[in-house]
Amino acid sequence: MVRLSRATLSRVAPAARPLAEPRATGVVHLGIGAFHRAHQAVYTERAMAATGDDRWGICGASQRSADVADRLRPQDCLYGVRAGDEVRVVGSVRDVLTPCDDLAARLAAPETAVVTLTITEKAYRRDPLPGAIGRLVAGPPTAIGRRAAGPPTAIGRLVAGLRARAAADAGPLTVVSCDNLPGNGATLARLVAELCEPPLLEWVEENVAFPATMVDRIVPATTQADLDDMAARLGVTDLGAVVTEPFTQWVIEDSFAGDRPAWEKAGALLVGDVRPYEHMKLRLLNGGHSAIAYLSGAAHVSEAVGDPAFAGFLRRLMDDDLSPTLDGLDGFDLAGYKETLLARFADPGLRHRVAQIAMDGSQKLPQRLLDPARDRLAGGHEPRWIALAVAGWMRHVTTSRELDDPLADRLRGDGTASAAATVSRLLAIEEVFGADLRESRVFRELVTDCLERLNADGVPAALRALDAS
Ligand code: CS2
Repeated sequence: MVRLSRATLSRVAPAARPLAEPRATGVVHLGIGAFHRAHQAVYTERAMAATGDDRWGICGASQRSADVADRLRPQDCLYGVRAGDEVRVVGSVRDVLTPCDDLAARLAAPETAVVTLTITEKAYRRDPLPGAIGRLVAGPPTAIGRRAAGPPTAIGRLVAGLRARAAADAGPLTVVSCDNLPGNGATLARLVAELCEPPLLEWVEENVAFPATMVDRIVPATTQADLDDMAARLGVTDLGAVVTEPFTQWVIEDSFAGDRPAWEKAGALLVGDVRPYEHMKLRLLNGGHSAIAYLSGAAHVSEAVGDPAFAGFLRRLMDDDLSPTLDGLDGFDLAGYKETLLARFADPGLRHRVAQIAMDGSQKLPQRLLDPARDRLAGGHEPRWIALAVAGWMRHVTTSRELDDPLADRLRGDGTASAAATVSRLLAIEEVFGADLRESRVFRELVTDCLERLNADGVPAALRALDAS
């Protein structure tokens, strides 16, 4: 079968062809994985189609490997997105850079007005070692598994690009973090500022905006079966295909330094304050996901929520412990949101592996489950469902044979320690729990209790016991 490209597009059904053909590259994206291709790239293409403003082609960049470039470049950067039964080739990506290509030159080009990022939570981590955000630094015994004097990090590369842009006097830039972090825009702005020396720092303050965003679309890692299915649907081979769900959401703080795609014409919500949406999504969706990842024992999310007892637990987690921590959502149908969420999790068409969600838990737990636990504790409540999920994570990190987490060396246990000892050891990791949760007697007891039950009786019995208590 021939490969998807501009030359072979005529073989694709007209309804599945791209909506737009950009004539310039106004957007640079760092971290061009499946999520970006199914989310921001789709919004950007729709915005171009809705307005006829075709300046917003995307130049994607990968941080670690040339894999996406190798897949997309031979296809003129075209790829298919399947959402439910709907399939369409997306045409907004114009180029993909490998880690060896000159990203700084792209960021310094006057036609670039917007940079978006999906570099994952761990890329924003403030390493205890000086300079670690700018460069990948020493491996063990510093325990973050990176090489000494390695290549720059994503944020280091962004700063190099800002330096080049300032030197070229190429105009203002908006840098949009699309990672699942609280206050992602402000966090990124702070990390960038830490790497900027004074003249550059002033230029950044005057010329660069870092709006906050909430992004949402479930995008499982593409499998060979997905590629085969896409080829059958399109009639051409597509090695860049992604499979996702029909649902999609993007809320963006309306704070830009200059020109931008009309994303609101593609369904994005531009608002003054993203925080209420961000908390709702990070806590209910991502918090729910992490609870599934560490407790369900299922291979896929849909199987986990197919178990009525487990679905019941998710409802209690959301209703009792997570929803009460949300505010600023007056008039918003939160009950409907939660129902939709459970239906999205149950989607049998999405083969979403829980192992994909389980990775990097140390970077995900704080915003998903620990911040809401803090809120509940501060109000004098006992977040027992959250405590169960946290105990599930503790059991996961101490018993998994292959732990995928930047703090893996510090998390792993020998599996023989008592629940109380394990909880003490892990609560002492301040990057994850802060000093406050370590010191909270209520939290420690709740988690210890849950871990004891999980170890002794397993998940179903622990759920029943919590339900009865
Ligand atoms: C998931 C997210 O892998 C994970 O940790 O919770 O990727 C989730 O699917 C997205 O945030 C959905 O918008």
